[in-house]
Amino acid sequence: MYAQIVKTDGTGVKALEEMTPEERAFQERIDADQKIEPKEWMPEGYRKTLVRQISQHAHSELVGQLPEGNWITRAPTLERKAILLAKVQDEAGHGLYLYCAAETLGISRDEMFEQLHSGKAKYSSIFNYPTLTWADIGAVGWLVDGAAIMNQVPLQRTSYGPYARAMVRICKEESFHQRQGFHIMMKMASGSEAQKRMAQDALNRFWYPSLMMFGPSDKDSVHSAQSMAWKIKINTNDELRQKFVDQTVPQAKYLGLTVPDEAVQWNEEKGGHDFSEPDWDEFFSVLAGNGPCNKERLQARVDAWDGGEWFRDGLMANAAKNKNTSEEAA
Ligand code: BYC
Repeated sequence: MYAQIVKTDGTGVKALEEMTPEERAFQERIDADQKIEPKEWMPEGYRKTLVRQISQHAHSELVGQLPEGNWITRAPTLERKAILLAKVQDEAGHGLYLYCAAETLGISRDEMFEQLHSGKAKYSSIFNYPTLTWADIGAVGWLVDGAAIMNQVPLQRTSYGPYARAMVRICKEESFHQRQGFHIMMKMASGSEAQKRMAQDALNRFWYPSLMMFGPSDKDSVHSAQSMAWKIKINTNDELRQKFVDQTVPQAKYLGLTVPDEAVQWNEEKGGHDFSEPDWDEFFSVLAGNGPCNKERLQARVDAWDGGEWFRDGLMANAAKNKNTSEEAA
């Protein structure tokens, strides 16, 4: 059905009959659910869309370490600290698989970092919100990782092989992350009155930002139609947002917490929950750099890059020395 609207140059909509034989053959492979591999021919728009999405996804994993890293030294028990440390390390690993997948499309890691540090490349809006209490770490695992899984499980079937394969392992780890977050929420919600209040407050603050993770509503999504035609995306933003609400509302009930939206109720006719849209002005403002933590997050990444320069230089010098030595020996 999408083959009718495939853009091949990223600038316009091309009908199937307007495609070159190469483009048409490519689309037929996509339609037949064949994976596209790095060295194979692909339309330039397909390559660019993947580089944009995969690199932004990778950046989200790295920036996503910051709000949780903030609580490693303050985790309430040694066990919680070890779990959180492992989770934050996993996020670094996800970033690395994703940067590797993007590199197979002909962009270097340095270029991707440059795009992040200059503000050209985005990362997920959610990480521009602060983690104020320990309950926020529960809410991040439960809601943010929950939303990430909802988005990423279908991406295991995305058409680009290296991206799809990276997703398989990432999804396994994200499920553990989501469970640990829910477990923190269970403890808090069944604890003292003060702990319950913290859990409710964390849900209140993270609910709408989590809904925003799925991207703008379908009518405002710039890339969805083309990305779905190429099976880079498998679902629309609104479809996944609906699934997330349907999964999460019963979980909140189980915790004895209230989703901060009076419009939330089961709609028998549509077979899903009704719910209020997030404040899209806030979403676009966060994307434009005006969220509560945008400047701090980006600065932390720039500082990490600058602070690691001596180490990268050392590695390069050592690699050059080893190369010279092995050439002399040969
Ligand atoms: N935040 O046309 P649309 C995680 C941008 S974190 C910021 O619908 P698309 C985790 C979008 O990039 C989750 N920007 O775009 C890590 C586009 O701008 P550009 C990360 C957003 O790409 C640590 C514009 O808005 N997951 O896993 O078709 C701890 C128009 O949007 C957002 C991924 O990245 C946003 N929320 O759909 C815990 C998954 N939404 O690029 C968890 C892979 C939209 O033209 N990515 N924008 O300047 C995707 O599935 C898609 O890229 C999106 C957006 C659904 C996010």
